[in-house]
Amino acid sequence: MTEAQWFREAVVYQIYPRSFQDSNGDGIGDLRGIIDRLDYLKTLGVDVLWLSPIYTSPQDDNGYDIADYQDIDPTFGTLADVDELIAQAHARGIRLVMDLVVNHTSDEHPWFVESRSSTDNPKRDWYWWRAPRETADGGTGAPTNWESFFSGPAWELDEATGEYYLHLFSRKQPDLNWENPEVREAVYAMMRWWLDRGVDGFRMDVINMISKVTSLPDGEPIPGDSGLGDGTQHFLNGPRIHEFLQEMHAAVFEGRAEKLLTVGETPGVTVDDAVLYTDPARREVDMVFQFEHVGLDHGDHKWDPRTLDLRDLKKSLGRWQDGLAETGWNSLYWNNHDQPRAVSRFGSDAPEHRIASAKLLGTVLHLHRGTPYVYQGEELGMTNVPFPTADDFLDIESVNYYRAAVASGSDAASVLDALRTGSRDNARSPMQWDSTEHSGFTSGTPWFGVNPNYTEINAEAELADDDSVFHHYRRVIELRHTEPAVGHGDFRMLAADHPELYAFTRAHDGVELLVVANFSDSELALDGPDALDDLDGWADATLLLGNVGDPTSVTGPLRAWEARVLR
Ligand code: ISL
Ligand code: CA
Repeated sequence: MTEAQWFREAVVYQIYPRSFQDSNGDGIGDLRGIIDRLDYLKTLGVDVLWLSPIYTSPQDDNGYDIADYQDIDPTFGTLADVDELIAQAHARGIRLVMDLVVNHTSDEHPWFVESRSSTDNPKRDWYWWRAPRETADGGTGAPTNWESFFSGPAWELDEATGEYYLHLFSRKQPDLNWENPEVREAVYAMMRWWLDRGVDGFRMDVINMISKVTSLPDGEPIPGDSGLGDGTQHFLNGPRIHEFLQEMHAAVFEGRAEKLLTVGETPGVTVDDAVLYTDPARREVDMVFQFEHVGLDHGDHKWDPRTLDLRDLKKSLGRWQDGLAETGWNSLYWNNHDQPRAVSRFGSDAPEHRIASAKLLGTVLHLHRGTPYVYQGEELGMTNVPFPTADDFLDIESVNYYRAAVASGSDAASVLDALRTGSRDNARSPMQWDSTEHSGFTSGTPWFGVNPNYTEINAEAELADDDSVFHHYRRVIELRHTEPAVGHGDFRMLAADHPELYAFTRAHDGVELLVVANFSDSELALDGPDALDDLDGWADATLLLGNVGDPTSVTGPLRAWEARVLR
């Protein structure tokens, strides 16, 4: 294995710092808290930590609105704390990757403060400013009909200068104008500064939105009477995106790329796009986060939940496996700080199935070809949060959507149900460390309520129990380090038409692994209808990993939510 491919045998752990560990009793997680938990992460065995943003920020979108890229928000600590975190992580052989949010800044970033100060300010062109446009009724309105991801129009009128600025996310997140070379240079300089400080790469927030069609055409009208349109075709994977990423690579990563990890967050990306982004020869990024599999349980939009069909999941993930088999590389994830909890969504959080299904999900994901990401608490089988009322949601996306949907006449109870299923807040409740008050997350009042199930689901209990979800994740991570076929093997999906069985092989250097998993509450025969037809060769295979105790036969029926890895 060349050094350039080290991440094929690596597992990344995502930390949402605000909810990970508070060290000073103010109820908000911080850098010293992370430092205090490094040994826990070392025990789990992960290779890389990715931190969600910790920079100076008014926290309108929990830090994804950055006011200073080169300083730390006092909520989280200081630059000295980051230096110590880097050193302490490296001392344990763990790399540290930072979140890079450069599609937009905070409206409180000095660049934007200058930019909005007058139409002829030198930084005016660093953002997307446009004059109002005449409307059909003779008035004026926003320059395009684009809807923001956080509800309402993507344009905000600045009264002082009479022009609108673009914000694809909240109005406190104005979009940077990447057409301007000064913007790009400023971003690259900042990135080099972080690498020189010792960080090991970047997770690049919505990086495939930085190139827009500069004529800014309207998008397809969205059904309803909002008058808004879907502008995504004009800014997702835009005209200059590959040029910008290649330029960034040359300006920032050249000469040190092989030691780093770069992952682009790319909503709406296709397999063909992903090949272009991740082909090593093109020098863009190592891998991307795609969103297809986390949209399969959505109807018309994310707040329109529908039941997931396992066949759709297999078809989708299988297509990504095939599409990036020769060129490029996959990232693998079930959840993150923007998604509901994996076990509640893809497994079962019913008390009798939670542990088995959480382990099954870890097994299935980590045995795919690609680099797996574990989101904090996933390794404990943490579940969605039982939100009592609409007032219990804090996330700007959820809060704005609730307000807009109810205002436009939707039934409040159904909107609340949709939030319970799909809200990002499900992932943002504090880490469950132990069974003491506030789960050991803070000695003060937590900024966001701890899930009441913490007395049962917590790290202290799981560390002490060799059969826990934690120890299963530890084993699955170890398997990637010890079994070359996990990192490097070819992937082949089996039993694609089976509605409950997820089965595939991995083959490498004469070794073959078979992974079988039962996504259901009842027993399932491996040789039943639509299942596996040539099991014979596997009857005396070695069971590398199981999740519900030893089976009587490695090819015997799978119990509810049972998963096996055979060699
Ligand atoms: O969360 C989403 C769906 O619920 C996505 O639309 C999400 O907003 C999108 O994936 C972009 O996410 C990233 O950028 C946002 C930030 O709010 C998210 O937390 C971040 O992961 C804006 O910076
Ligand atoms: Ca704190």
